[in-house]
Amino acid sequence: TRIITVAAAQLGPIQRNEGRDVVVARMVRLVEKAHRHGANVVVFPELALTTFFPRWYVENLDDADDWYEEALPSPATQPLFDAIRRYGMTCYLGYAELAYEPDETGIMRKRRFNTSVIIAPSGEIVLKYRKVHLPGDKEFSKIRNVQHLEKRYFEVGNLGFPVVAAPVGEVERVNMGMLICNDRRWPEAWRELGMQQVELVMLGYNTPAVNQENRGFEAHHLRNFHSQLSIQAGCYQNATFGVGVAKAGTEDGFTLMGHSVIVNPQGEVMAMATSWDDEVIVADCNLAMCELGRTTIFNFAKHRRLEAYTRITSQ
Ligand code: CDT
Repeated sequence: TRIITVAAAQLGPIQRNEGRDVVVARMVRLVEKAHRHGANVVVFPELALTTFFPRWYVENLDDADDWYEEALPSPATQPLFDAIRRYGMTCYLGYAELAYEPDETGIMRKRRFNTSVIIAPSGEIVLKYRKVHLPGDKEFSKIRNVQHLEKRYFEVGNLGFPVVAAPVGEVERVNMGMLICNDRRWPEAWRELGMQQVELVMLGYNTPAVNQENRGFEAHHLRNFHSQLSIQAGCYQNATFGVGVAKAGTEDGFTLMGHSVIVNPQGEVMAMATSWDDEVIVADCNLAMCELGRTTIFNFAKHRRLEAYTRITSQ
């Protein structure tokens, strides 16, 4: 059998002045809880180690280095890596990455990405992804009550949409890929993973509970509907399991939505969080279920029509 037990470890709010030690201790408790539920995989949110800091404007990015990780593990995050190893789990972790690497012109510089990694049960990082679809603005917006400055804090991810085949629990090879928050709304991102026979897409999010720009057309309850609609469609159209995990609740007065979900390749919600706080949900995922879509209605080799899709990559 190819059954793995997957846990979504939703995090409640992290306040601006809360340190990594508090957050990491909460995450370790969630790993322990996931283990008690028999989980082989634990998925954390986007930017799981800090408050959702892109809501705060800073003039000089060098003043914001505290929000980023230069190395993983670090002394502060080591307890999380220890817990993962102790329980033999595979883990998705979202964080802000500070890297020293050459830019497109070959010049070494300090670079910042909205990043996620897959950590193997050994504690080794087996895959890294850097967020491609960065929402919001680069400059302070006078028309917004709440800033969303991801374009200021991060560069567009430069690693494409990689997939890794790695052991999970008793299953020898599971094709795993990652998305980060806003990516889940883009079918092209899911298809990039689907093209690599992905079986488990892990994604974390920080989604404000209210759209600042709704212009009267987006009722509040549609925020969660759109999130789940995107994840369910992505899973169904690419014959994969998906785990969408929120950082939720009210951070320094600004509320993020919760309702993390685990979705199967039929697009059905298998488990859903009901709080906007720390919460673990679990589902047994039979990876054999990915075969049906992949060999019939979404048999890409047989049915895709590349010649008709030219606008997608040329505009
Ligand atoms: N973190 C993130 O990508 N959040 C976005 C909100 C966009 S509102 C400017 C999301 O798509 O959920």
